[in-house]
Amino acid sequence: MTTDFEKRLNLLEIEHLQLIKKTNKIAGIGNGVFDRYVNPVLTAGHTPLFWRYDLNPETNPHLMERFGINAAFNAGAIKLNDKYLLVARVEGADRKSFFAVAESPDGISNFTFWDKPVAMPETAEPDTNVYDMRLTAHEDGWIYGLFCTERRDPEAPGYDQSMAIAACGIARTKDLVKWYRLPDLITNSPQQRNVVLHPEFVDGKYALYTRPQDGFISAGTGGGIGFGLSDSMENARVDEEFIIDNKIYHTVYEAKNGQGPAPIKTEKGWLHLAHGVRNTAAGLRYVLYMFMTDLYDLTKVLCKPAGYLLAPEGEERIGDVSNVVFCNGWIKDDDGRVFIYYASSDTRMHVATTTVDKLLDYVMNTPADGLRSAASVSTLYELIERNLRIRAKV
Ligand code: M1P
Repeated sequence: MTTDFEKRLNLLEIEHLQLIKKTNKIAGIGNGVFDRYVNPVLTAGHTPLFWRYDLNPETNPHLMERFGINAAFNAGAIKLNDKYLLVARVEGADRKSFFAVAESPDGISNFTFWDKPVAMPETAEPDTNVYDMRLTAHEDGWIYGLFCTERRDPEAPGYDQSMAIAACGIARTKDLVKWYRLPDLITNSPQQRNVVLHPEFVDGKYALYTRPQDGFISAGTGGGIGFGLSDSMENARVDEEFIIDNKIYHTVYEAKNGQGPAPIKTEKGWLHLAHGVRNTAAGLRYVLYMFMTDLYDLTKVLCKPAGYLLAPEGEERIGDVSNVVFCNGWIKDDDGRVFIYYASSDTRMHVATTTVDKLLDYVMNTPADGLRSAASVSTLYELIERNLRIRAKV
């Protein structure tokens, strides 16, 4: 006779398998720049049942969850041995995040978590929380994972249990299984988040994109996407941060911004994907935007389309931190396809696909922000008039 435990386990396994086996397909006609997909690629429900349940009927007769998983989001991405891999920020019901690798054969469907999450070594100063890893396959031969390590602010008074210090944690690996932890990045900024390693040496040094900030949430007098050099990654230290893309009044990145994944090299320049944040009556709104820097002078922005590339839509708008899209992982395939892995509302992961050619067209031919309403109208007039002339000829 089948026990209740077995029946319940069977139902859970069917549900989990259905989720993992679901194939994904393009959603709608899109905007020509990228395609969205119908289903998220990774959710809390994708985590293996054996992470969440004690599967022994003796010790868990009701087959209840023993380790709740709240979300799977903000994933770094890399293609390794023909597999599309995401290093997701998995957040437990206890609010602690950890890293876990999920792989897919085609980059858009069937993402499956590896059996065990990453056992990230700690430094002498243990991390309270780790999240948002950016992966860089560096020309030195290592794959680096730069992430945010958060600890309680030692200056915080006893009554304040939310004051924190964010810093850049660094680890490296060859296979995403065994990780070697290195000392945290040292900069002159009191807090750091969204630090990303450039894939190539610059003048024989490691180049890093930073995000100097005064406060834990607000960038304060800091902010902007910074750029700096470090002699080594074993003791990474950036003494001077040069802001290459700043916050600007009345734009989608007026409150703060941050580099997304490591930039993609193209024949025209380095393609950057970043997040921009503005404040609204409903709270912070996070969108993704792009710019391109010079191939030889990495601090020189060559072009930057106005506004956002991708903003939260539909169910993406709702989650633990609503109205947020965030990207710290993308993959450029050998055939020029680009997989943009973005999280929505600090809850789940999605993919958007495009190509290097389309992204170059987008960054080079989308008008820049004129920073005034009248400038926007004038840009629009130019387009309308050109189109009306074409229409008149037809
Ligand atoms: O909640 C939205 C995001 O907020 C922070 O990002 P940033 O400092 O760049 O604005 C991070 O905590 C990030 O993980 C989170 O998705």
